[in-house]
Amino acid sequence: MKLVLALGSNLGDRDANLNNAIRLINSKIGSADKISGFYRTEPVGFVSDNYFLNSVVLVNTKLSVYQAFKATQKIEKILGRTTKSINGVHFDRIIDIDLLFYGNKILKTKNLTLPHPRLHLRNFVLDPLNEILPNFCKYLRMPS
Ligand code: PH2
Ligand code: MG
Ligand code: MG
Repeated sequence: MKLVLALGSNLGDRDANLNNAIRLINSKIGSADKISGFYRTEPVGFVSDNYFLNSVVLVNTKLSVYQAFKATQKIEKILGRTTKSINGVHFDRIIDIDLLFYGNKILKTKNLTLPHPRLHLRNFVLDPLNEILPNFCKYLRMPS
């Protein structure tokens, strides 16, 4: 199944954090077939002095959606993430891995909503998504 993940880091060696996440995604979830560039972005929705690097990755996975979700949470932990966003309140983080799409699946549970409910509001997601999947992204945003 095609799984699209959004990666973000705004603490420590951000470039290394994203590369380590991609390495673990390759070994635990499936082959990362497309990887966007790393985009330097300002924090959105919370105040912090620490800029982000953001990326979007297309993964070919044999895992179920829930296995894939658990694997992303585990990778965050391996890389040293301590804080989680609570009710839309965000904190600086070594790594954040969010599921944007799992094929065409539509899902709403306590911990996971697909497609990601805020992806259309976030240029730090839309820009890298547009880089690797331009046709797919086209209708999510206004033409410039
Ligand atoms: N993630 C958030 C909230 N704000 N801002 C940027 N620039 N990049 C992110 O990855 C990000 C954010 C919630 O996870
Ligand atoms: Mg997030
Ligand atoms: Mg997250």
